[in-house]
Amino acid sequence: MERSLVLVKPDGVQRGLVGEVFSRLERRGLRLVGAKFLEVSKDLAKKHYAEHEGKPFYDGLIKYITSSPVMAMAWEGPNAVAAIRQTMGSTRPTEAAPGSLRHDFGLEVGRNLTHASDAPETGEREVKLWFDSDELVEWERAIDRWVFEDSD
Ligand code: D4T
Repeated sequence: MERSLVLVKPDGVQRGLVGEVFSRLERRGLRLVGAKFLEVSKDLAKKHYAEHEGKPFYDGLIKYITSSPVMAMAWEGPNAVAAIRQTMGSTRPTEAAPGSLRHDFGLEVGRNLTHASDAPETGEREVKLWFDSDELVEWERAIDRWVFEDSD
């Protein structure tokens, strides 16, 4: 079972897309394990985007993610990382597949609405960075066996 961090970034929150993101991931069959609404500190933003430090878009990225509240979520499921990235669409909205969230709601890479972890190991690391262990809920859904092939 993989885990992924998902952020509805400031533009997604301001545009009223929090429910849309929850809804698409729920419909996909993924299981929510944590959620919180917060203003991102500069410290957290720098840790989250450490790999991009020094890149031309880094300062804008930090400014953007700390500019207004975000909705942070942790989701899990088999192949959760690939499934969620597909639901979000490519980083650049004009390259995102039709029907994906960034295709349907986005235009520019610097306002691409959401973040999702890019690999299972990244998912584990990012969920730990954004959530304390007591903020994550381990639970079983009644429908799990109808969505997850190996739910036992
Ligand atoms: P996030 O991390 O926001 O889900 O995006 P991705 O995982 O899809 O893409 P990324 O790490 O390559 O980029 C992180 C973040 O930087 C912004 N960005 C990226 C930008 O403003 N200009 C750029 O040229 C690139 C490559 C968008 C997402």
